[in-house]
Amino acid sequence: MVYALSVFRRTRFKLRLRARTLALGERTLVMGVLNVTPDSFSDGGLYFDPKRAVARAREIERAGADILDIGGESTRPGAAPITEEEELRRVLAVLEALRGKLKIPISIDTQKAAVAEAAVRAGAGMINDVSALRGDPALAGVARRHRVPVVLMHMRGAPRTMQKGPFARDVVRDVLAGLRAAVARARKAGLRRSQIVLDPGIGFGKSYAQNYELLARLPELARLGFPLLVGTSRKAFIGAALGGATQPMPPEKRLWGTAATVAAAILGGAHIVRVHDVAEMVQVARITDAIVNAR
Ligand code: HH2
Repeated sequence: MVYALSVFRRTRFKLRLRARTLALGERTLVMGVLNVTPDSFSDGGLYFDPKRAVARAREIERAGADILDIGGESTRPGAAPITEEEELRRVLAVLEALRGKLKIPISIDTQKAAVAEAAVRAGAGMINDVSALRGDPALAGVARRHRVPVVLMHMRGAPRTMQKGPFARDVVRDVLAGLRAAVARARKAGLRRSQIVLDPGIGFGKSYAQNYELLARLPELARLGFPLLVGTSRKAFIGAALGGATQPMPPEKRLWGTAATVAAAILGGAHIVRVHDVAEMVQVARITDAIVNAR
C-alpha cells in the first residue's frame, strides 16, 4: 500500500491575452495585488498616490509576479460603492503611467464596463470581475470585443452586507451553482469558454469556517472545467483563526497564515493565486508546485 499526500492534478489550459498567451497548470501563476484605493482592507491608502502605485507595480513585478491586478474600488466587507468617474480617475492615472513599463500583463479589477473598457484601451490584458457580470452586464461585451479573458468570482450578496449572512447551508454547492450561472451569463453574452477563469470568492459572503471548507474541497470546483483563481491573501478568516474572533490578528500579521492557504489552494488545484505578499508567496508557490509535480 502506498500512502501519499492527496494532491489534485491540475488540468492545463491556455489563456489568451491580447499580447501573449499564459500557460495555466504547469506551474502556479502568482497575481500580485495593487489597490489604488484609500480604504482597501489591508493596503488601503498606501498606493493611492499614482507615483507610489507605479513604484509598487514595479516592485511586484521584480518580486516575481506573473500578473499585476489593479483595483480602484475596495470590495472589503462593508465597503460602499464608488462612482465610475472616481474609479476611472484612480486606475487610469496608474495604467497610463505604467504603459510600456512592465513585462507582466495587467488585470483590471472592476465591476464596471466603462472602467474595463478604458483600462483595456490603456493596456490591461484581462478583466477581474468580482460580481461575475452581475454588476454590469455590459462588461461581457468589453471582454468579447477586445478578446480578453475575464475572471468570474462567486459572491453571495454584495460587499456592503455580505458578511451579515445568512450564509449558504452547503457552501460548495452554492459556489458551484453560482459559478455555473456565471458561466451561462458569459456564454450567453458571446464569450468563449477559453476566455473564462473561475474563482470561489474566498471571504465574499461566506462564514469563516466556509472559507476553510472551500479550500479543503477545492477539487470539487475543478469539475466545472475551467481554470481556477483563488484569493485568500490576508483575509479575515485567517486573522480570526490566529487571533480569535474578538481580537483577530491584524492583516499585516497574516503572512504565514496566508502561506498555508496558498499552499492548500495549489494542492487543491488552483491555477492562479492572488496575493499581496508577492516575493514570499512566489516561494510558497514554487515549493508547492514541486510537491505537486513530484507525484
Ligand atoms: N479579493 C479581493 C478583491 N478582488 N478578486 C478575485 N478574483 N478574487 C478575490 O478573492 C478577490 C478579488 C479582496 O482583496 P483586496 O483587493 O486586497 O481588498 P479590497 O477589496 O478591500 O480592495
